[in-house]
Amino acid sequence: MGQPNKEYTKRVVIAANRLPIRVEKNEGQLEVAPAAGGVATGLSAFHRYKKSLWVGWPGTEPADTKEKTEIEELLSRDYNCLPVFLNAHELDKYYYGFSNRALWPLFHYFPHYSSYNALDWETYQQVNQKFCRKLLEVLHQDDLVWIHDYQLLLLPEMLRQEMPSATIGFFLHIPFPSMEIFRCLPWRAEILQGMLGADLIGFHTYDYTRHFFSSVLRILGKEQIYGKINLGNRMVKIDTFPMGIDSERYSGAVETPPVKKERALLRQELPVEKIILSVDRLDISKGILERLMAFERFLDKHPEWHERITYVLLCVPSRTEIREYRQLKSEIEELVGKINGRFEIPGWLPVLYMFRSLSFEKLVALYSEADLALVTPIRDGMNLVAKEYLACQSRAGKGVLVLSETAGSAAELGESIIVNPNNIDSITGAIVEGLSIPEEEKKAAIDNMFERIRKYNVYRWAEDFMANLEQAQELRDTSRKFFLKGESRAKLQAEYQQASNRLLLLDYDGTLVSLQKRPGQVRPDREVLQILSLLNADPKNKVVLISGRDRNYLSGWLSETGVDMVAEHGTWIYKSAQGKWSLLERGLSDDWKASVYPMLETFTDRTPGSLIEEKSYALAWHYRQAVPELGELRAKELVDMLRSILTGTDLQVLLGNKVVEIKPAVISKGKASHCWLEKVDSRDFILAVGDDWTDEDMFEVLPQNAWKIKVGFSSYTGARWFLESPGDVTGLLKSLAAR
Ligand code: ADQ
Repeated sequence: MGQPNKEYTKRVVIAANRLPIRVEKNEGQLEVAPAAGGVATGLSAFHRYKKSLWVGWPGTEPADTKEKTEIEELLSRDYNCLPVFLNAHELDKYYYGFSNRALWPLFHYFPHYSSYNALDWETYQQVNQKFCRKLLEVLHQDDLVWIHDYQLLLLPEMLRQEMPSATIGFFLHIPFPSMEIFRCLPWRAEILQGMLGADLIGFHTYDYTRHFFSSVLRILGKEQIYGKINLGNRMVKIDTFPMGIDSERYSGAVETPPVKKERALLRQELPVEKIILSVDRLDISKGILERLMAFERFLDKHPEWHERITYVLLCVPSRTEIREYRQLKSEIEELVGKINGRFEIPGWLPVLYMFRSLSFEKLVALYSEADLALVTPIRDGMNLVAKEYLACQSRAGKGVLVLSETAGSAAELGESIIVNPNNIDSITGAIVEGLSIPEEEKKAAIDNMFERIRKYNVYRWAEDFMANLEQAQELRDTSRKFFLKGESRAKLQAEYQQASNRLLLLDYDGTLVSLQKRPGQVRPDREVLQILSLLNADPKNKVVLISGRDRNYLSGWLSETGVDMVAEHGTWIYKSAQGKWSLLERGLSDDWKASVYPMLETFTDRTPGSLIEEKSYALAWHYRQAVPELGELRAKELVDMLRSILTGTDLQVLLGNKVVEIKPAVISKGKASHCWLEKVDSRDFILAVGDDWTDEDMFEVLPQNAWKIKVGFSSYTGARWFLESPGDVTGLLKSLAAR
């Protein structure tokens, strides 16, 4: 048994579709057997060691309440498991239906096999809710919840809604496909939102992580910054954790008496020089037919290997209720029959096909005896078989691994023979190459790969994930302290009430109203206007709207409230008492616009969805509606170009939130704020609210005692407090206006 590396103090609660064991009824007796598949076999080592609680489906439906209680007691007492029972309808729609007919094929790049059915989707949501309710029965505040895989994609957000402070990790065991594939899913936004309920989301490879980011960006419009997605009220960390195996359990078993015995039996059954092996769940994604074709081609082209080699094709039964799987099984059996029919002679079986689950000892005997492993899935999240084979070969020392470039494990196992699983000739070629590699070379390759497998074993993997989850939770807890709620909010309200002189500096877009694709579309709703008017009507208040917008917009929509205003980031100021706009700086020029405007036009032509906004002394290039990646790329190009051209002038180029802005350098919201700050002192109440980089200039010039609030969480701000959304800002202002 491999040695785990760390003691955890917190309880881990695992939620996965299946429990690591399957309950079966045999002549009225309850029996327990290990569940098949990578998630169950891989995670159960961690579960046993950690004594975590595992919540999942036990593989059976109890006949009555008595049997239900019996199963619950057995699982809790002997296995630390809590069953979620699923009836036949749920199993059919949620598991075979949405999980395995829609998600599995789509995520493995077989969109033509995916079928989308509204009832399946509905049941998928209901079963995720069922898991959520089951978790809520047992969860404590301090638990670390670890949700697994594609059957439970909605569970993180469902749990977050019910238990906002829960610490939730999610790991996807299958590939996350490219955005072009993922977006075929009718319920893609719901799925992403479901996953983002977690504090930490893990994938096997960086490619899956990258694909996830691009789907979140394109479908939800949320960007990642340094591997985190900012949801405004919290961050979700996304990272890569290549799953390992309990390597010592495999390598340590090779020379044990039961395995030696199995090896001897195997040798008696297969008296050939070389054994080729493959081990898979029988699944459409595993490339089993292609591999058989490659072996047939090998026998065709290399008669010298006849009678000297056997291919052991081991398939574990899986999802036999699905038509495509049953069909695949008969195709495999037909092809095995054809190959054996063509080449078999007395005393030699070219393909030994086994359709069953094997004991651990038998499996290790096969792994250690096989001269070449063909691990050629068309797509595979990780593929643990490749690692199990190498662990056994670390002792046997004679094997060669042929591995698909589209298996997640290919990212770590570069010393194997990497093939394109759709190219039959490439697999045939790899068999030939593998059989001719000199012993020392084989050994060196295995040793290198095993060293990595040994180091990053399943315990390290789980420990790494858990450590990151705890960090994510700490970050969330720390940031939560700075959200203006409860005590801090009450303190602000009390200070407001006590003050006889108050200054309120309020940004507009993204602060009082939500950001829109086209700036012209943003209109304050009635409530915002009313709140501003009410606040302004209080003689103790001076309310200033401090915006990057032009004068006309602000006058048109907001002058009726009677507030003071700042336009174009401080170029223009409007004091309601005087009733007119005036320039803050004398001598500003707009001559430069004639030469900069055509450059912006070129960028607009090359970036569909972008547009230019002309202000009296500034130009802004907005790209909120452009394809996000293209927009970012062009914006950086534009900023680079403008900065080099405008060096030495008194203009400033700013890259903001989906906008590049060129404005006089002397102008800023900070400078404009001084016009009102002059009239307050340290006893007065000052509140400033903003959401982006231009507001940082304002935060910077405010005195210590000011309430500086940013909308949306960020680590890089001069603000001291956060609010989640414009809705929260208006909520706060409304509460002040009512005092
Ligand atoms: P699977 O698709 O199930 O897992 P894999 O990672 O290869 O694929 O795991 C299969 C497991 O089943 C291995 O532990 C293997 O030993 C065992 N197994 C297979 N055939 C067997 C047999 N006949 N008898 C006994 N045991 C057998 C999913 C993803 C993978 C990902 C894992 C873990 O599809 O890509 O690697 O989860 O994240």
